[in-house]
Amino acid sequence: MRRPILLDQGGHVDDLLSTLLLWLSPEVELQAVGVTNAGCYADLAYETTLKMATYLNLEGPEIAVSNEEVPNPFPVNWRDDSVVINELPLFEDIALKRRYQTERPRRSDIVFSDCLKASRVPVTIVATAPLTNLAKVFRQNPELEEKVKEIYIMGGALKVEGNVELDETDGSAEWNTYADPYSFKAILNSKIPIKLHSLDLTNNLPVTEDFLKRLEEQSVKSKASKLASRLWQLVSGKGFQYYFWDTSTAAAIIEPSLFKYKTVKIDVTTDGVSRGKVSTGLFGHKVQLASSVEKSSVENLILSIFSMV
Ligand SMILES: [Ca+2]
Repeated sequence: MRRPILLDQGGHVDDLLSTLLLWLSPEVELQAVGVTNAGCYADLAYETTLKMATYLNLEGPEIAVSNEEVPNPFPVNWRDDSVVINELPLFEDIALKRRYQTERPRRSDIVFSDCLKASRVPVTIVATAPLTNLAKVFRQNPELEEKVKEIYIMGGALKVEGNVELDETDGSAEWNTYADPYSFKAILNSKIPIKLHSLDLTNNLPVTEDFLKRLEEQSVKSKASKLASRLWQLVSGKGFQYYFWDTSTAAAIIEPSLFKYKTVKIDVTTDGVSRGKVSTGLFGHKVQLASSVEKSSVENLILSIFSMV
């Protein structure tokens, strides 16, 4: 049986492509996708998610959205990328097609709760965005924690620098944990087993020109590869290094054997200049921290999944 998956994603290129990887993978059954106000405007990223599905003639998960703002929002210039992404020239192909999901979207936390309530087997959750909406699910329905097999979280920076570079912070936090440290803490406090994919791992996984070249080569025969190639091109080679942050986390769900984990105890700082900082400590909460992976195996998995459509 395919493993049931719920995904809450943050609407940027990396999130959209992770959505696609989980959707296309024969190993898992993506049951629902939530779009969260992270490095995007959720309404626009929701539209983009539908456009991707329409473009590729996909069927499957319910797409949900949450318009709630996170406590510490992402920079406006990243969120503005939503406009460009949503107007990708390649989407002109779908003008005459019936769009994926024509009715108004339901709220993410409601859809996730419904899926968990209905599932007869434990469900795996993936978060490539701040945990605002997922924390809400378990705050309102704590009994649903037992329906979760585990949660994979892309977030945190333990032994490496963070990536939040704002004047009012000290640079120790990663964006997803910074954006909503309270919800991250709430999930840490829950009974749900956690697999954490932090910058400590993803710093070793840059999206390289060589990888993009291979993707472009296979896009002659593959629409998903073409879409992925166009999306990554939007964010690559602008003096900003893009990484397989969310996409490698998706790869870990699809092919768990590629990754090694170690048990660590962690906590998160919720306030002050270090808010969002994740640190290890004796009195922390036990999580499985993704500690190593062969970069080429992640790249090959991503290329092979995109090549299927
Ligand atoms: Ca993300």
